[in-house]
Amino acid sequence: MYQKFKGVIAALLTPFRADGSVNVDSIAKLVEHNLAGGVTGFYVGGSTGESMLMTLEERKTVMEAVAEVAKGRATLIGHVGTIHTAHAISLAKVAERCGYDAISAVAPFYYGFSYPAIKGYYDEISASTELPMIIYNFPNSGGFAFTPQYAEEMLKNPKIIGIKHTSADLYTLERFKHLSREIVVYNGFDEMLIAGLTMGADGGIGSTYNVMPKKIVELYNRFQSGDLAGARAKQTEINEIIAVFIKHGVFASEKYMLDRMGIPMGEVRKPFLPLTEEAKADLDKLLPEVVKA
Ligand code: MN9
Repeated sequence: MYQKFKGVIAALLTPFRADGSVNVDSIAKLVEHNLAGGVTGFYVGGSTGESMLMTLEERKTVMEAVAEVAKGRATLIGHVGTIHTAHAISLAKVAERCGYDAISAVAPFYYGFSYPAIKGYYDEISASTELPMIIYNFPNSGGFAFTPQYAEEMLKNPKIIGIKHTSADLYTLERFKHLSREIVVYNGFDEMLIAGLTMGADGGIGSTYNVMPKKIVELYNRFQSGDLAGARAKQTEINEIIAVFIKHGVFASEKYMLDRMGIPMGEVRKPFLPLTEEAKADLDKLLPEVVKA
């Protein structure tokens, strides 16, 4: 079930121009780069896309731009989450109008909302379109952690078809795969993709995929063909790179790498800090390894 949702889904970065505006030309280039690398879908406007630092209009622009180049060639999941329900609904409607395959939302954050409030938020967004909904479980983002019990409750809404699990708690990931109804479960931390797949994930959604799609696809394919040793070796190769990204700032590092590959990505948005010159020098050294399939 849910065949088109399985596999390797890039959490798309958002390219900005020097004046800070969304760089729509680079979105097209970035989509092509990912497709050429073998990714099968895009998760648009999530954490990686710096969506919480963008206006609603900008988020819509990105969603539309991705659909324009990728529709019919990739599975499209539009992240519509924000703590303002009406804003999330307006984004969900854009996703539906643009032909997205699903919407997704992080749980509303900051006020420490109760589980019933959070369930209401999802149900209301999901009722606003015909699209299926994928829960974005990201406990580090400000609080709420879906447990298997909460997830089971959420499944009473038939439009909820999956969970993106951005957490190192892979026991919970495994439990999500064994609720009363089958759902798609995604591994959210790229540095443990093999572990997530081993515990039952149907695929992964990640930011580092933008930079090294071929390596991620190779890990995924090795795992699917039963080559566990090969997949683990690939994970280690990938993690040598991710460790440097984490040290210097993940999104800033990824954007810099893509800049160096000829896709202008611009800076990360404040309050994220730009890369230091030392960080750039470190990343320059890594470039030959990153571009190698
Ligand atoms: O969507 C991303 N999650 C966040 C997934 O950025 C919160 C991951 O791809 C991480 O960026 C990556 C590095 O920690 O695993």
